[in-house]
Amino acid sequence: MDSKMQVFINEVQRKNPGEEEFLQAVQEVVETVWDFYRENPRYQKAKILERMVEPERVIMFRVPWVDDKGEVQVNRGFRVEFNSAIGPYKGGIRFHSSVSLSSLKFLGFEQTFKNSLTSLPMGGGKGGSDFNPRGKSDGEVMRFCQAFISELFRHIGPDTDVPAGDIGVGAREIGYMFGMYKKLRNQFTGVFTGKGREFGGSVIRPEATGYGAIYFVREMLALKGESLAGKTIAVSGFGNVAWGAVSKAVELGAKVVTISGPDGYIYDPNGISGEKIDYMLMLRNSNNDVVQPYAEQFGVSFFAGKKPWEQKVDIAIPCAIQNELNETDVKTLIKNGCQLIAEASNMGCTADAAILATEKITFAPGKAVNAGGVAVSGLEMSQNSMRLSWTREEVDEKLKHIMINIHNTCVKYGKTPDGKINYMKGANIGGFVKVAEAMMAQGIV
Ligand code: 2IT
Repeated sequence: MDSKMQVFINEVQRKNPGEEEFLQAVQEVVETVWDFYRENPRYQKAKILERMVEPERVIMFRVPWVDDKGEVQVNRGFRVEFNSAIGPYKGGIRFHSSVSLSSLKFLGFEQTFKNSLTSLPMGGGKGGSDFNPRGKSDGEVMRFCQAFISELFRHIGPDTDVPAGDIGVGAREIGYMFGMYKKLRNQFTGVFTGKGREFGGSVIRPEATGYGAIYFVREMLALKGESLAGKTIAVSGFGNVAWGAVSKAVELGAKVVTISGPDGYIYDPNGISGEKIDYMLMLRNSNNDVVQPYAEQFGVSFFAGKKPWEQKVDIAIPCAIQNELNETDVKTLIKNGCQLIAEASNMGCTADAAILATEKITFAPGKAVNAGGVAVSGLEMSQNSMRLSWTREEVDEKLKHIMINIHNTCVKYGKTPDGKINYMKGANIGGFVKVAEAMMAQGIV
């Protein structure tokens, strides 16, 4: 490893002690853009990379609320406003027990590069809370969202910071947060994306992350002269991203044989399609965070406490959460003939897993694969600004075009001498260049 790079990484470690996920995300980007950075002394002089790894602002706040039993609960809320060089801060809000400053800093950092890759004018940010929605009543969720926004509202706005959903935050939560924001500000603006269709939401936004991931995988396969038709796919998770990915993969002729939850995974050898995809939606809405009922409903196997990566598949698409696929999983997948791993979750693979998959098979990182979600959020912002709504066909066409573009960027910057594509390098450099140029143009701010 380049000694200057090691010094740089050591310094980031020193400044962010114990923030494992954030350090993992930074290290991956720094390692892949370092040569490019060294070749551009003007970036070094302006300390572009040193500035990029420091969030512009971190907001951390108390979220007190009252549960159905009348007891006071206290959660912690965050918004990490990472980088606004190319547009207002943009990124989701996550409600999950694993949420911490480290996880949101990693997500905000990744989001900056991802949003840059979409080619739309959006900076990077991420927020959330350690609030766990599992088992909470609708009233509790509403009161929590209102308490969360009663602080966050003063920091966000349609030209400042535009949140959206993420794990644990869907249309219901966005509706409650939007409602509270509107009441406090007395303004009806496009301050959130992922809104309901009735009040400014875009068509395709719920499906966008999963659809976009499959459009991206289609491009990866096309480059090898292959298609999705007849491919067997393992998907993890059963939420919004997994649902969109399964729907589009099936439509394009692939067979998805697994979905998973915190309780384990189900293996459906005939493939998840038709009413089974609708059932996924029901499962998610049940608020129980388990997939076992699928096995009972459709008479298939359930593997308690296991992950789907032990099954024989052609393609693996993690769609649940960070670091859900490790080096051992990659070895098992390869042994069973898997050719391609595409992260639909953010940093779905551990660092070792991503490196091994890049070396041995084909691997694409979340910031490229899952950018379709935030891309359609960007399209929702455009529609809100114009005060009109595009049709399903128009949005889908734009989404396809954006995913093809991101793939082209990865190919442009990630092509290796032996003709293979290093998608990790391609995505990181491709995302980096636009942000770096915008920061250069705006001076030392
Ligand atoms: O990780 C992501 O890109 C998202 N959760 C979507 C963010 C957005 O603003 O739509």
